Amino acid sequence: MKLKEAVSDRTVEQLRDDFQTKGYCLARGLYSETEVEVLNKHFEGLHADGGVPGFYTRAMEPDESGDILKMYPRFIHPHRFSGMARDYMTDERLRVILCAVMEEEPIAAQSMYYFKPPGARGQSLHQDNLYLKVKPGTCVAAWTALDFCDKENGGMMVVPGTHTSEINCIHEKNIGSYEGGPSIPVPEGMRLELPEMFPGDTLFFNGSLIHGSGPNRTKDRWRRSFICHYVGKNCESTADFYHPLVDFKGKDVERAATTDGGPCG
Ligand SMILES: O=C(O)CCC(=O)C(=O)O
Repeated sequence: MKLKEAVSDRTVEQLRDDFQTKGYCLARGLYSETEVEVLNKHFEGLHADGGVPGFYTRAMEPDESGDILKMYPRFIHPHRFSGMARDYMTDERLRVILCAVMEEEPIAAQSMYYFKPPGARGQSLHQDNLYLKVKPGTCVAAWTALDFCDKENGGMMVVPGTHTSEINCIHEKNIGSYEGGPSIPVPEGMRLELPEMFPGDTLFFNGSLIHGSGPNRTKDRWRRSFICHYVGKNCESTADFYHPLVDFKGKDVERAATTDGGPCG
């Protein structure tokens, strides 16, 4: 299927209904092919330059561990040094859907860019609000595919319906280590889903939804993605790692910061 054929005519109300029922919704074709290409080129350039001092450190050569992610780590908080990342994070199309699913004005907490090259490991099953510690309520992720994503290259997996479950603390001791630790078990009677995604599709999901991704088992297909996390305007506190928050006008926003969370994803 080509990108055009994958573009959904799902209304914002239908997306909101999906989100409320399943804990996630999939907005197809939110970004154009050109926008996806521009974003990928931007991050490829930052990577090729050897890193961004103070923000993005990468190994220049493979080491004997064979972990390709040492050469291609994810960018964390690129909106703090890249105007383009900040613009994508505060894009109006995201805001419209976030307002519908959150039922309040969103504020951005985090941006990330993943290369996930062939051979990269995946991310164990987890819930984002263990890390963001948003109170009251939870966070919402907007996960945009920048390549075609399926099981082979480690596409996103979700467990529909788990958005109403408690936060499982299995990963508590891994907070801050950038390693996911063991996977949260899929609750009895529920199952993992892996929605195939096209470049420019965005998956919105609740901070309690169990999700993760498998390894990229392909030889030649990358699985790049741009991921942002949001809190609601009425949020009172969130983990200090996410401060300052940023509103959709691009202005820094203050909320109480707690010391119990850490980097997510
Ligand atoms: O992109 C992935 O493989 C995992 C991302 C993730 O878990 C997250 O954004 O919370």
